[in-house]
Amino acid sequence: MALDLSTRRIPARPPLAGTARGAASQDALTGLRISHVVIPLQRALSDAKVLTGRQSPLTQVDILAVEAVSEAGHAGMGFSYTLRAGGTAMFALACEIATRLIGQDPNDIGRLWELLRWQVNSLGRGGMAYQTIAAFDTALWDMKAGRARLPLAKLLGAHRDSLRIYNSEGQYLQADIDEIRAAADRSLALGIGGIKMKVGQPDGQEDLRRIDAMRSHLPDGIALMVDANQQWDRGYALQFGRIVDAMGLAFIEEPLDALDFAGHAALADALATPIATGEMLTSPTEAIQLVQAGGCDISQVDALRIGGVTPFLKAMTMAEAHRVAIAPHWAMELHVHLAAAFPEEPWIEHFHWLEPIFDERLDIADGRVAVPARPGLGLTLSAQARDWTRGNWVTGATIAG
Ligand code: SMN
Ligand code: MG
Repeated sequence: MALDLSTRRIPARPPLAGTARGAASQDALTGLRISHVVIPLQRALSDAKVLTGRQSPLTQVDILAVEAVSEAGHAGMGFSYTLRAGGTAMFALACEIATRLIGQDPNDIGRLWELLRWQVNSLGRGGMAYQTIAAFDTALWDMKAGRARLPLAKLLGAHRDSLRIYNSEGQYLQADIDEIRAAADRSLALGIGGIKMKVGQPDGQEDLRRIDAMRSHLPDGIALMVDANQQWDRGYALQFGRIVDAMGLAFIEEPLDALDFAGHAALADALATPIATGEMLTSPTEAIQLVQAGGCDISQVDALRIGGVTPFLKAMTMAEAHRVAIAPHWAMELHVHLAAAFPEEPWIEHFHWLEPIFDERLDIADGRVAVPARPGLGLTLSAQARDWTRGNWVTGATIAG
């Protein structure tokens, strides 16, 4: 039977977040440069995923950098990354979607994040799609904070001007006990206040020997954490956790598969040592599900993996609501700003890997890293970053530098 459309009426739906410019729109994006930068690591690194035969040693980090300029003369620089695979694909994807941002008000970051996510909808709501969006999103936040002449932490509303920092870089599994102790000494000499060791190798007794050797080497008051990079099963993790539970470790990281929220929750209940996980999550939805499941005491969600600052702020709110602490994974140059805006005292993870691609350095002393006083992220791509650039692509106005 045909519908009688004179009696059957349905109202028009309210407009979706539009692109129309009103009086409040004061600026427009005029140009974007996308770059694929490959940072070589000084030595190949092995975590437990390599010792269990699942991955090859890590030799490089692929960076996706986005530089943006606006009609009113503002500039922003953001970045994202991938390890082992996907750098070229992220660059290609970024070039495909960038032009949609030209003419948009860079201040409307929430709306632009949605605009970008609909461009990549067919790729799914997470994964590489969101890691690519993260580079645009961080550039927009850098521009917004730069426009306000505030460090990003201050724009967000910081709870502190410095944060606890620990080092992860020197304690990978290819290094023997003498090497990891020497690396820890170098970190402590820099003013770093904690050391995270890789564990999860097939010989668990060797993991215990290394932890014991490190704990007896470190001064009291220096935190020690361990990271199994998802290589245990539930039973083994519980056994291991029970053995080290009285050592006062600051946390046990990624004991289980990254998506085993229930398993992590059971460990968090059973052990006195805090359970940290979340670095491998690639969407705000997963980040929220993790804390809703009680799957960690400390969320290590990485802003660059879940889509940038915009979703990270939502994940932080959910962590706070579930009384979960945060220790964001990697990218200390960005996370120092974001974690400063979290109420409970976070940990920042120290790596030197990104240092060569920026002109600036973070100030570290007495176990803490200072929130940079420079506006925005406070980062400039270095001449070295330009040298390591494998490809770049511009849409709209040319960008100087
Ligand atoms: C890690 C893995 C990959 C890149 C950097 C760091 C590691 C960590 O799991 O948590 O430090
Ligand atoms: Mg880790």
